[in-house]
Amino acid sequence: MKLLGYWRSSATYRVRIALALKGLDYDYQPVNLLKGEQSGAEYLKKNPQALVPTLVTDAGEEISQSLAIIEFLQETFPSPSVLPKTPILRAKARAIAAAIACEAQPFANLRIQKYLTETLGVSDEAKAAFLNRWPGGALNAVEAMACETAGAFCVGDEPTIADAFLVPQIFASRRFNIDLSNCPTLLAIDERCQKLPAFIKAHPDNQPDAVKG
Ligand SMILES: N[C@@H](CCC(=O)N[C@@H](CS)C(=O)NCC(=O)O)C(=O)O
Repeated sequence: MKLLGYWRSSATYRVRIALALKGLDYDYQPVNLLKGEQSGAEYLKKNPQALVPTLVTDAGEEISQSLAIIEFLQETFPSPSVLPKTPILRAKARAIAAAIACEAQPFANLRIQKYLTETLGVSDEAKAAFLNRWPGGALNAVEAMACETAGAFCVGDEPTIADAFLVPQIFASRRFNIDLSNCPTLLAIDERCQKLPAFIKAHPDNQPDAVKG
């Protein structure tokens, strides 16, 4: 398999975590978002949304959207599982993943940030308030969701798809100086995840295209 992504992309980071939790090998092909490579003609053929990540399967199929990619990996390589054992807990884990993917991450996306600054002329102060209100607010809701389901991880005592979405969102939140002081459960889970080899392997700083400093 081949993963097309970017070291600091939280959506790519989610897929790297799932691949690492499952112990799957893959080739990694960087797509430099700052150089606009996601909008290049070759990449658009693979991912018409001009977003990373894209997974290319061994059969040459291209899959976009991190949630779809991880569900594909789960169905194709069920063990070890990144889903909890019961239908209700699977639904809760997917709900946390979806809350992050749909209600938090999109607001901080590069193209949204560029549009706010370059087209609408929004100030840095207003952008900071926007990020705290929307991705930050969504994480506060995820904190309440996790309080109901967490053991050592977001849902129970094993890492699941929910943690694969949470950890990259915490990483991005820190990057954007989003206030996480109301999220003690999520921060404790993040700290626990950071000690696991799969999460260490998937961390942005450990990718070949990472820019240091
Ligand atoms: N819902 C998509 C989100 C993908 C996404 O937003 N990717 C970002 C990086 S995290 C991206 O490619 N941004 C490029 C841009 O904004 O131009 C997924 O889960 O895969």
